[in-house]
Amino acid sequence: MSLFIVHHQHSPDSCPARDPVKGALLLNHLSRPNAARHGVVIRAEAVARGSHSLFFIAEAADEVVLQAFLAPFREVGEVEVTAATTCAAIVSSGGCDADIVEGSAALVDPADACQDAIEAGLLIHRVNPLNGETSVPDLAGGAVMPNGRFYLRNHFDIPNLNDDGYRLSIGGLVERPLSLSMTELHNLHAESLVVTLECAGNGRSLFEPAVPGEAWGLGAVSTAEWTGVPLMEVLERAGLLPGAKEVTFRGADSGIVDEHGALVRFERGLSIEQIRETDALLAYEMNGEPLPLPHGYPLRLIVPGWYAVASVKWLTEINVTDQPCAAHYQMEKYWYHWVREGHDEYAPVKLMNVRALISSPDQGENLPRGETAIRGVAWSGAESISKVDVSLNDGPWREARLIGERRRSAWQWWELITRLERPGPLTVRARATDMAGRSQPKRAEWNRQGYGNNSIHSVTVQVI
Ligand SMILES: Nc1nc2c(c(=O)[nH]1)N[C@H]1C(S)=C(S)[C@@H](COP(=O)(O)O)O[C@H]1N2
Ligand SMILES: [Mo]
Repeated sequence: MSLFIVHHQHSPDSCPARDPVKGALLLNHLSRPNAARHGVVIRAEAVARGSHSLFFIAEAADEVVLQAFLAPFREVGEVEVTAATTCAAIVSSGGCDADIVEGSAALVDPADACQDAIEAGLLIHRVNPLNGETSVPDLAGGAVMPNGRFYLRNHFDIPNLNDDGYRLSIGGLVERPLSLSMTELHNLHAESLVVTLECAGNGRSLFEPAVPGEAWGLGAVSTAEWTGVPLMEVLERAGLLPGAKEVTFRGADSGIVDEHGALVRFERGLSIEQIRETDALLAYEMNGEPLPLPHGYPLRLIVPGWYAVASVKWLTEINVTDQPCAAHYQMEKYWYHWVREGHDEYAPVKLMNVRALISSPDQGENLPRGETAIRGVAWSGAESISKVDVSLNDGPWREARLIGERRRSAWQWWELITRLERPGPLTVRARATDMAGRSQPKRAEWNRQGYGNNSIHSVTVQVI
């Protein structure tokens, strides 16, 4: 479908809208169902007051289809059709005067994916590759995040994999290399897990001094129910050979990475031991629907408890080896790099740090005096949450009520009902502690790539 702007102009003496019968005919012609019968989708229309000028935005397969639909308007005046595009397409192709790049069938059109994300309310950081986060107040809501509002983190173009031709290959140190179709995967024993995914860079923009990388606020985190086949069962079906210790996961996406100047595939690794410990899943459903294209359709890895970089999307190959994965996103990215007393120290990014976020009230909100609810979510990659404490204006920590089931790998809702007596500025802080006794620092330790920022969240509001 192509987008068009239509401008219709008639003279004041022949204004069809003045005649009730002609006016009604035009309204019926413009109705959404009638337009659809002509192969036209009307996005919006408006008449400029007092100027006998109608504008509308429409989609059609091409201009010929649209022009045929516009015949009744040509009978009563002029019609001008302008080829148009979306703001998302303009930004993704580099500005108003750039040529619109036609996508290839093997990739999802970045402008379309971006348009969907904008309509679902994501805050867009980058159109191409598409990166967007959930707004912090939106983190509150149902037990899981609706798919459209789940944050998106992509390093490259989004592959458009076709279900029919799709195969997951499992090779390397296995007795029986496998090549599984989606039908075969659907026929295997399935499990559902509610798992929180958080980008390791979530909260990066709050590090001082500033660090390079996608400048995430606090909304690069969400929770969904993932359904699929336990990874270990598929590996056992293939049969691990002696010496099989490590597994590499390859996504279908690739692109040029500055440091290499060459094509890099998105690949990550886990040891067999880590796979056993985490209950990793080969997921084909997200909240009961097939995985959406930007979230890894038709199959992705879900590694409960780990920062989401481990959860490889558009998974096509699994390779069992005796060597740890040495891929770019394993060895060159996703390492904490601390500078401690002049020394460089490194550690790989693995489990999510313990963290609470306040979803309500929102930063800068006006709160009426009296009873108010402070709410949010809290999670930890290592353990379930044991408590969340809330402090008002640096006062004593008060324990919030945990709501819902306690799950190891999914966030926990919490709430504190309190009374606000005095008008004026109020700072609310929330601090989570997990079952292993880990808690949050006032300020998380700065590291060069800005990973794992779990500083205590605070919001400031006005009590009125
Ligand atoms: N194939 C592939 N898998 C990927 C990525 C990617 O760019 N390509 N990004 C990773 C990172 S860094 C994150 S935070 C999560 C984001 O998952 P989501 O977009 O479904 O929220 O996917 C991970 N898996
Ligand atoms: Mo990420």
